[in-house]
Amino acid sequence: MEFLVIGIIIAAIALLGAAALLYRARGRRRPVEQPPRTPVAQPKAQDSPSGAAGTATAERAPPVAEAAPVPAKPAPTGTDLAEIEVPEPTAGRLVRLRSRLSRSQNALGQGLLMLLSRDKLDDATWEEIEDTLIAADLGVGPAGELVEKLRTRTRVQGTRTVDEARTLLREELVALIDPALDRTLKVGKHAAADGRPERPAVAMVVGVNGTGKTTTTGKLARVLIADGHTVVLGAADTFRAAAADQLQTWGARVGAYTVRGAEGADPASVAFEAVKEGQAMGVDTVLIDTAGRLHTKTGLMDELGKVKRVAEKQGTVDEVLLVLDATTGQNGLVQARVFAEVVAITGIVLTKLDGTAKGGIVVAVQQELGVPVKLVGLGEGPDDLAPFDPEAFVDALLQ
Ligand SMILES: Nc1nc2c(ncn2[C@@H]2O[C@H](COP(=O)(O)OP(=O)(O)OP(=O)(O)O)[C@@H](O)[C@H]2O)c(=O)[nH]1
Ligand SMILES: [Mg+2]
Repeated sequence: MEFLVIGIIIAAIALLGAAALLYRARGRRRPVEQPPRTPVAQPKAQDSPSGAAGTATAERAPPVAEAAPVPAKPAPTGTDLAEIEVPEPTAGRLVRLRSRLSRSQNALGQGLLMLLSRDKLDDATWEEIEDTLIAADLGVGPAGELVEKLRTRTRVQGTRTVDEARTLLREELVALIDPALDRTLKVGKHAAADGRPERPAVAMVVGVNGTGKTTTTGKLARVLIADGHTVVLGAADTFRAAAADQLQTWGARVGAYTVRGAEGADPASVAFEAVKEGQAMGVDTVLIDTAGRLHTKTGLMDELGKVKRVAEKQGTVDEVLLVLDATTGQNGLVQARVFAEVVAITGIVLTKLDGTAKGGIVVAVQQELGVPVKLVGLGEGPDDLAPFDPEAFVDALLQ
């Protein structure tokens, strides 16, 4: 009898202990989960060469696993897929986010419209118009150019209603931003050619500290996945482990695998590995996030050149996206010039246009680099990155 009582007590203690252990294990924070390294291919709604085309729809089926070309790697489990988000379609994003933009830009549009619809456009008014444009970060050259065009056209046209002034200004601003520039992102997979197997497109994201590179890389992965692409991320910011964690968190949300190195590892080797992994996984695009660097630090700028060169040993780098914080205005132009000398920039991403930025910076930076603005950041939300559309942008300025 005594033995039985002791046995029951021991069993009860063991049960309590097991329950406590289980409770503690559940309470522990889970590390950022990596999606599997096997290709998790989102079905292609339409094979768009660019994030700008806006091809995917909300009805798109959730991502499914495809036959793996790399058999050694594990297949995704049901739980992995259940947690993957389906990002918002990119079509019409700039129109949807228009109110964010106009918050700080309205003053520019409204001010110009008021001035332009005055009965008498004398020299003083034209000067005021030019000053307004310069104050909106358009740059002295483009502001003068625009004023000349407007002067010529108003001379012919005579007096204008506000609506006529709006049409005139809209046409000239759109022309200045240049709708003919190719803003498509070169992110489509390269077909097999000249004895080389098919390989992913590679895009690098560069810029000074805190402009929004990692956020943009994460949001861009979502843009591409929304448009039916598959993506691998490369965390080539190895200064801080937190930078790789930040990128990996973005990737994990949409099922994009992140290649990362140890803290302090050579960023060029991480970029190289990311492209290699992207190719092995058969994805469409490899997006490489780089560390923020001051354009005045020669050593860091040289390092950036090396990252690109080494990544190119594995495949061509198709896009080098320079991320500029639009709120820094004309200072951004100086950065742009130096970055363009080190790595050929193929597109500009203007972030934080939802803040106090002035819209004219779009024109100024394009003129400075001769490179189009391809994407704009309009908030901190995951889908607050929009393909840039000159007409929707000007409409937002003038609404
Ligand atoms: N309002 C607003 N905030 C943004 C936008 N893009 C990025 N941010 C914020 O800017 C801050 C810096 O973003 P990161 O992506 O970490 O910048 P980074 O360039 O990677 O920074 P470093 O790696 O340290 O050089 C974060 O708080 C972002 O949420 C945007 O379009 N609008
Ligand atoms: Mg970063």
